[in-house]
Amino acid sequence: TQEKAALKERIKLLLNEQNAVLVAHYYTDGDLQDLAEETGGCVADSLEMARFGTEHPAQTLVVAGVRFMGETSKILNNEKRVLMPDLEATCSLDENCPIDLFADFCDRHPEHTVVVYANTSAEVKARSHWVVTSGIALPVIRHLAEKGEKILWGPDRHLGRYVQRLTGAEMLLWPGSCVVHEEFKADALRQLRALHPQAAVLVHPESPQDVVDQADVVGSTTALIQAVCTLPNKEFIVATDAGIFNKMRQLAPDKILLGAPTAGEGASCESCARCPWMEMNTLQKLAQTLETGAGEIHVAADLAARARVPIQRMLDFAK
Ligand code: CIZ
Ligand code: SF4
Repeated sequence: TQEKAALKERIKLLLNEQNAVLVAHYYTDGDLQDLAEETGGCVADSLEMARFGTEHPAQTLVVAGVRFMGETSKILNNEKRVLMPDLEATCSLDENCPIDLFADFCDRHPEHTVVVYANTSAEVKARSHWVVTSGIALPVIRHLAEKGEKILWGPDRHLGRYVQRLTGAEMLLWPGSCVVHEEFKADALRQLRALHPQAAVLVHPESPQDVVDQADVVGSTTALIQAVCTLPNKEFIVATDAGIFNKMRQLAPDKILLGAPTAGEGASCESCARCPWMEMNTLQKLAQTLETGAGEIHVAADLAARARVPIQRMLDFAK
């Protein structure tokens, strides 16, 4: 619409005026993702978002995603201003892994190497030895297991169990889960597959095990996007946040994408799997943030310094 186009133009001017760059997650609204690309920013998973922020010269990073992504950007770029369209955009994994309880858990198992998913607070990161994203969890845990280390993993139990099964690592799991991926239903997925026998099934490892077990490809958002581009299949059943369809359609417009069922009898629903916190990022709020400077992320310098260590370990490992 005209209104939307005007809003986008206003945001472009503001980004330019303020020497700011927009970094958007694959799960955000398609308009935000497109705008990030049109303005020289990036659309990415959380690992690539972090890396992009450190490499881009802009003085202000505008992070369209959820709170932990803004915090990670700030931790890695303490001298830069980091803004978010909505500071209330959190994550069920982060929410359900409060630092006091998590620190207790770690204290009770001092002989374990603490590995946490990026979807955690700065405090939880600071208490850990490694931070990983879904794209790099497997090689990091394999590396640690080969050295004979025992692992305390948090907070996503599904991803933890998946990695444990593949590596045979000795792992203690924090009982967290993602509200979006937890909803995918194995029985309904089996029915949908029966209706679309040629479809490849793509699953994010935050999903329950009986859903992961039906996958042709299990991987991070980036890996699932690559699969749509490279596999010969015409049809795909996708078990992750539906925001990802924007990028998949852009790169592979001739493919047919079906959302994996979140409930009910074999129905595919394209907009059922949507993260309520990712959806809080809107063009309107983005414009406001740039105009008022509200939505700035602050992380105390000493906390940032401690949280940076395990994140940097991941970035160095990923090189
Ligand atoms: O579910 C999330 O929040 C994901 C997949 C984050 C990421 O690593 O990009
Ligand atoms: Fe957290 Fe799940 Fe939303 Fe990702 S999709 S931000 S893991 S609640």
